[in-house]
Amino acid sequence: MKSLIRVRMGGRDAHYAGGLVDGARMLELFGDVATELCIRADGDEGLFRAYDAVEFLAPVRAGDFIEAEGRIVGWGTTSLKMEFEARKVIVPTPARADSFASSADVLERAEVVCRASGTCVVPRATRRAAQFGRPRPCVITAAIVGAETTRAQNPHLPLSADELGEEAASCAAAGASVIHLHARDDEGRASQDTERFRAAVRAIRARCDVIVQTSTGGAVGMSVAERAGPLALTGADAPEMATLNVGTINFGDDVFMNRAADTVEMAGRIRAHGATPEIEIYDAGHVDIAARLLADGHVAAPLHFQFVLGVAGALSASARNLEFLVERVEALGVPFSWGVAGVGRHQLPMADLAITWGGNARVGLEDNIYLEKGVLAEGSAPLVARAVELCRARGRQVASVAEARALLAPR
Ligand code: KMH
Ligand code: ZN
Repeated sequence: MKSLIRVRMGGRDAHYAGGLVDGARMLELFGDVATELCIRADGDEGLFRAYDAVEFLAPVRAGDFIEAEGRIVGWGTTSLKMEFEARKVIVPTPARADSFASSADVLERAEVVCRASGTCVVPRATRRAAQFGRPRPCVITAAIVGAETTRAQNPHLPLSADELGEEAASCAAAGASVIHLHARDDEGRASQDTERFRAAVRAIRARCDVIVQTSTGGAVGMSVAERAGPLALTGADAPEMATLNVGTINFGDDVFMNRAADTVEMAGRIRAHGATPEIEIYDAGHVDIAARLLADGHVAAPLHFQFVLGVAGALSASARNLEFLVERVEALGVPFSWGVAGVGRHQLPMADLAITWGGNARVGLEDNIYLEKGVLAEGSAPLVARAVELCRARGRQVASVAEARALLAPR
């Protein structure tokens, strides 16, 4: 959740010699930003309790345009941790031969003039409904195997149905409520065979209660019919969710093909099956494709998006890209939820951003084999545990399986 205001410093703000503005004016702007954040989160203006850090980084003068931005970065029961940044975006042009008294320049790069962090409190007595604008519990998805990761890369990769069942149970115990599932054949190659999935789903459900989300992406080069293998599972073996890949991307040296007609067909198969689709977004234009699928009735709200960021050949994993995608899906104007799956070293930083910003997080060996730099993850469960720690640090509740079902896969 963020708030941004932009104001011009006027003559009345210039407190010191040379038209310099008192640094306290930046804190006044942060106060307004914080107030908006409290209102958005809890429906009340709240109170600023304390700053824990303030840095003044550049002078501000009368005539400067300052934008002040704040974000909630921690969700306490009554407290909200916030971070702020004030930036100079327009300055009066210095007197030059080519300038007039009223000339001003838009800075090519906004200059950060102040950073701060602090805590606001919305007292219990004035806090509106517990949920109000606060994020729902965070759904943690464990992508435990994928189609590409090998045992040579990480010896803890589960391959057989029993191994997948054990791994899913460990991830569920660690806090995952969704298992994103691929299957492998006896040689460890990606397989979308219905019976392989049946065995894996049974092995998982015999050990734990989780939402099973089967892949319909499979591996590059597979046909639509082949990729739809897990959708032939019915009754007690049926997956509650299935992925829906909507756009073609370069995928390392390969091409992950998702032709328009194939996507429409897969969306229809998922609908006919009764599973909830999770729309996989690897690139910015994929949101536009999803909008068209929605308009044409191939998918229906509430939509659930997974932003898979950092695939070699598609959109990179950065805070700006994630923010852009969230804003794009918000602009669709329908109820939605979103999660992020950062690839490789981006996995945990992206999970942290999603947790902070109210989204959901996907971790696991499908996308990332390391727990930290140079340290292989001993399965996906330690990565789930890390995501749970991040939730604790940010004050986000971790969704139970029942909560995740209500949020993502209502039947
Ligand atoms: N293995 C990738 C080519 C999905 O599961 O839906 C596609 C993939 C997406 O993993
Ligand atoms: Zn997958």
